[in-house]
Amino acid sequence: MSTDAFILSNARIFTPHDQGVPLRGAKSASVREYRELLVEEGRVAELSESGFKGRNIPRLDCGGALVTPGLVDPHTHAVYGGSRENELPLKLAGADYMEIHRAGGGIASTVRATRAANSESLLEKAKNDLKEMQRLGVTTVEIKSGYGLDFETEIKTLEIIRSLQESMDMNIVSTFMGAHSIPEEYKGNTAGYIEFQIKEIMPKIADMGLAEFCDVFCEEGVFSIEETREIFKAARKLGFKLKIHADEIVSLGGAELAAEMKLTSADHLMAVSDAGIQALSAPGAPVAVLLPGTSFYLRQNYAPARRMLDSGVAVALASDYNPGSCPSLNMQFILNLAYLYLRMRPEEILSAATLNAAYAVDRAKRVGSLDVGKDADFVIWNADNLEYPLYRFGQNLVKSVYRQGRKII
Ligand code: IZC
Ligand code: ZN
Repeated sequence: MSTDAFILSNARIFTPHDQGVPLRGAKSASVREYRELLVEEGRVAELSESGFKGRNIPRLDCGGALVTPGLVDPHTHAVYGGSRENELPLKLAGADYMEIHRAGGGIASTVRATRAANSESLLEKAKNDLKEMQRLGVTTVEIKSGYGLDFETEIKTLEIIRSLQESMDMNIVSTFMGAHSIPEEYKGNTAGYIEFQIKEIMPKIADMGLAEFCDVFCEEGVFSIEETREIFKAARKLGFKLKIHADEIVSLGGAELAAEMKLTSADHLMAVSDAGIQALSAPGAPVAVLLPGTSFYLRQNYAPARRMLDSGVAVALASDYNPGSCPSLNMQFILNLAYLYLRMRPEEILSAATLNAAYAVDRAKRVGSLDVGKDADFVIWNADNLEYPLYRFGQNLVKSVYRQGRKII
């Protein structure tokens, strides 16, 4: 943490404001603009719309540039072995995601590669990816396990996430996702795999404090609503907070389950039902984390973001970075997709990729907006207005990135 105070001056600082709960409906568009920001001891100390007058504090002149809170990516699968470019010809020949999955490709092929990889190589690869995320403006990121699916490799993955937390200048949130798929050795015995997770893996992870959240891939052919509920009940008893991959391909009712069980977030939602939208629009309902990079890459439909926003759902955006359905970690591209295909407004996009994303990983007390007292995590852009980075694409528009008042990029 930097103890030296400075004023970020001559800037166009756009930030949502934290009112203690995720932003819903019209509130998610109520972003404010400031000209100057005072950083003290790595925190936001004061904001000014017109500029601070006559203070003898060093100034960092932004030359009129756009400044936003550091981006928060609340859904990634960033620790994995191998890659899956071999699936593209199959996809282009007409195979869909679940066909490849059922044929033992997809997640199972990444599981084989992750089990075979040593910790050092997995750590090195994840580190390089996280550095690239930082260069693209991300200061907080969530990472899931789920390419181990056995005791040893799930622990190995979560220990790698812990090493990343200790070695990277980034705010990293750890999620256990043993329920990402049914491993080959449990094929035809989902109940046995669930029991193994609940009795053997989860208590150990809770004991070691290796994960804050537990996530389940609730999908036809993966984990059913009832199986998901069983895993969540056990996880909650062990102290995990909960997230769900819901209604990604088939409308199973994952959003409704998320609302009923008061999860922290419900993610994907490309196939969410009207009842699911309704359930997520209630005050206190989970944050809906939308992943348009996955729709793009699977060449599928996009989540009905406009209907969700207009119904009062709290919407966040994430990359879903993973080697199969979204091999991109570029949150800027996600923002482009949110503008063009989710039809979100620039202010809604900013709130979704910062404050609501911070709520989706339970980090809003410290990050996600430039409110007084929060960490001074911000991005200075090669842009002078909020629309510009949403309009350009395929190019990194970040000029510099600060974490807790320190320049990291
Ligand atoms: O490796 O295919 N959907 N999990 C659920 C994924 C996509 C990641 C993958
Ligand atoms: Zn995912």
